[in-house]
Amino acid sequence: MGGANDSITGGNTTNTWTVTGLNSGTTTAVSGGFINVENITGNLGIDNFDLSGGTLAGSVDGAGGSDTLTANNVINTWAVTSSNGGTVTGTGGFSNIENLVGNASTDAFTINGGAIESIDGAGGIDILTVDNNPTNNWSITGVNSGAVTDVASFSGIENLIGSTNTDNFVLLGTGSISGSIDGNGGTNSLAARDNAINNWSITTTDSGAVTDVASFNDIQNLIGGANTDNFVLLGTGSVSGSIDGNGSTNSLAAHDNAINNWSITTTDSGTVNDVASFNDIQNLIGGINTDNFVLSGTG
Ligand SMILES: [Ca+2]
Ligand SMILES: [Ca+2]
Ligand SMILES: [Ca+2]
Ligand SMILES: [Ca+2]
Repeated sequence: MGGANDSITGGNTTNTWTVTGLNSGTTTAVSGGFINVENITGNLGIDNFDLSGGTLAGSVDGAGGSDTLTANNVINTWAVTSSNGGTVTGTGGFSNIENLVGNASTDAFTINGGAIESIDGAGGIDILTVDNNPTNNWSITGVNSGAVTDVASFSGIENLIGSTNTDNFVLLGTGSISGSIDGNGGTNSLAARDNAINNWSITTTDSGAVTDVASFNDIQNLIGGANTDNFVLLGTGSVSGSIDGNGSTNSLAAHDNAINNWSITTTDSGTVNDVASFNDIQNLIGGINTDNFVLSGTG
């Protein structure tokens, strides 16, 4: 072997491939390992491809079965551009790989025209951007983990970035995000957990924090859980869409640094400075400055 574009294809068993040098490494498919092989291809069984200090000039193809590619312990850039296919730092590309696993450094995954079964950021501070759909529905069901349109499951992802279109983020079960949720353009929503008292701090335009989410930004519509939600406007906080208390007994505290003009137009609903609309808010809390409350309609 040694031409410019050599390949190995594994047998129809569970194969482990470890890439330890440039186009070289070891595999259960070939005793003695391989050198000067640019392309490695699995077969119908499970193939586990592990970049362990090495790189491939060509591609990794999992072929059939449920296959896994683990990247090097460096800052990795991943792009999923087809069904279970795409590119990652250290290879010329991958195909038929259902499971992507990062390493202890930052892994930045972008879904752009493709879809994937699972993504694991592993250690470090990792990022998942999903940008190719009219609407992305994100379910955050565990610590830094969940699912989103085109990604059947993700884990170990501290930062979620939506598309320039609509992104709907929903916290379920024990869902939490230790980094940030970024709506990234379009009209986006964030729904907090039903099984917690949620304390929302809105600190800049469409941005802030809530129980179980360290920070969010570019979220126009804030949706409470079934339990108590307390919304507080701080600093330059504002909401360009709506605040929905969504059940139970909820509160909204207006700015301390402004004269607040409240308009209550239907039951527990209306508007106030820096909030385009609110509903299902039972307790309205003025700031330390003047607050003017006006009831109209069925308010
Ligand atoms: Ca395979
Ligand atoms: Ca990582
Ligand atoms: Ca968006
Ligand atoms: Ca609520």
